[in-house]
Amino acid sequence: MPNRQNIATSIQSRLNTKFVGRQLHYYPSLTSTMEAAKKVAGEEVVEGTVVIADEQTSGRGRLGRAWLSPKGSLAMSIILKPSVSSLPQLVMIASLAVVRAIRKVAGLEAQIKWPNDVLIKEKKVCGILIESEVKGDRVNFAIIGIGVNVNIDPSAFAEISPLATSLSHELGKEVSKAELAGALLCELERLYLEAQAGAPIHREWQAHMETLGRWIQVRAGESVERGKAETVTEHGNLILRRADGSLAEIIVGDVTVIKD
Ligand code: BTX
Repeated sequence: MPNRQNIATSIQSRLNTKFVGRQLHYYPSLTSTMEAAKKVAGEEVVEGTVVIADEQTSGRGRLGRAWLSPKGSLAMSIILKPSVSSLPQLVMIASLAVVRAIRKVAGLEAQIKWPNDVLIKEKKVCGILIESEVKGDRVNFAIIGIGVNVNIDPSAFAEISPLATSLSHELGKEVSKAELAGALLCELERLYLEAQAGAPIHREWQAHMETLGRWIQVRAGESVERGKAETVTEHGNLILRRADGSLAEIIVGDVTVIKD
């Protein structure tokens, strides 16, 4: 069984952050770090509090989907208190922080699939889920959930093996979870503060977006749009050019590539 104190200490010793990760709740196993974070966030909580688990027994994806988080993967939730206007930036901040941390710790180049997947060689290495509680024009809290396949063998999990990869699978050796978590939290705080100061972080996000330039289909519930992904807006929305030349601005949806 992992030693709670040592892992939390090991992550925190790598932090040069002002507030992100200063309060860190580490668990060997949880149903979902989102649930645990939500409980904490409902009380008086310091911004930047992090909940990390070594495995999740009921990890959540978007729209009621499941997220597989066996031991060896990194599952964490970060509690923030942004303004309502900066809520849309959280997905950009989180995915860019993951790309930067993977580059720094594993030396691998990852790409972003709009809006919230991080891929290596077209396979999903990380998923991001953002949940918030908003009352009027006040955000009570926002929780960024990040799941990274660090040291798992994707072929051992039939339900994800065709679509997923992991850092250890790509590198051929294990990666320190504490080092990755530490780097991720540092990058996340840096980007969060930069975005609040008005930095155009969507530009770096766009530069890593593998979706752009491809013919795609975006499905959101019953609605389906098809077209060529042209660019993203500063709020993270996707601009699609339909076959008839008209433009569509997409706020949410699942992307499937039709052709490159
Ligand atoms: P998503 O809905 O975009 O992706 C979920 C889909 O991804 C699943 O339906 C499945 O096909 C695939 N999938 C499931 N597990 C994995 C995996 N380990 N690797 C690759 N593909 C997978 C993405 O949702 C958002 C995931 C957020 C996960 C974090 S972990 C910490 C926090 N706690 C929690 O319960 N969720 C978040």
